[in-house]
Amino acid sequence: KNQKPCVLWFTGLSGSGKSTVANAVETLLYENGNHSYLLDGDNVRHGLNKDLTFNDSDRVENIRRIGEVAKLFTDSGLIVLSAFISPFKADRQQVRDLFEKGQFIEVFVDTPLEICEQRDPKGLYKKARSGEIKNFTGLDSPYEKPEKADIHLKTDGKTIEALAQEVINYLRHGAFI
Ligand code: GGZ
Repeated sequence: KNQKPCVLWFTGLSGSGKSTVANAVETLLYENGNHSYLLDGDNVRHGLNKDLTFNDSDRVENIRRIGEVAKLFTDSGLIVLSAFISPFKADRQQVRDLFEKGQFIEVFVDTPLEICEQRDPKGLYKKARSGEIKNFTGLDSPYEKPEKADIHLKTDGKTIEALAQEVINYLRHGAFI
């Protein structure tokens, strides 16, 4: 199956839906016969990067390593999906610079902080508000929004399926799949 390797770099707050949408995109890619790999907290923060915390310099190193892994996987021909907060613009730019023009696709999962906090699927916002967790993104640690994401997903009121389809449409128009 012909495909043009690329990286779909999902960025957004905790609870914004990055992993959920990335998983849905991966399913659609699989059904289309494409070969992909999803990097997320489950397979990276608990393995390769388990020595890293959530302070600023460790987040920088987290993203740097994930960028390098994404580069290796695209070199092997895969469509890579990466789902990390990646809060700093400069780090996302540094990863973009590893790739050929157009090959790094920044996907902004734009869910307002208030909604992420309402959802609070793991109770982390609650813990951060009570001071049990420090340096929580969006509260006492910054999130630098992308200004010109390649794909801007305004998630409010949309289904996971529709959001995943927006990503698939982008890949089709760019002849990646
Ligand atoms: C933000 C944190 C924190 C702090 C633990 N700040 O919703 P989740 O649980 O599943 O996703 C969050 C995940 C963020 O890890 P990343 O590797 O994506 O972050 S970064 O790109 O900034 O390096 C959240 C959980 O880890 N988590 N502590 N302090 N999110």
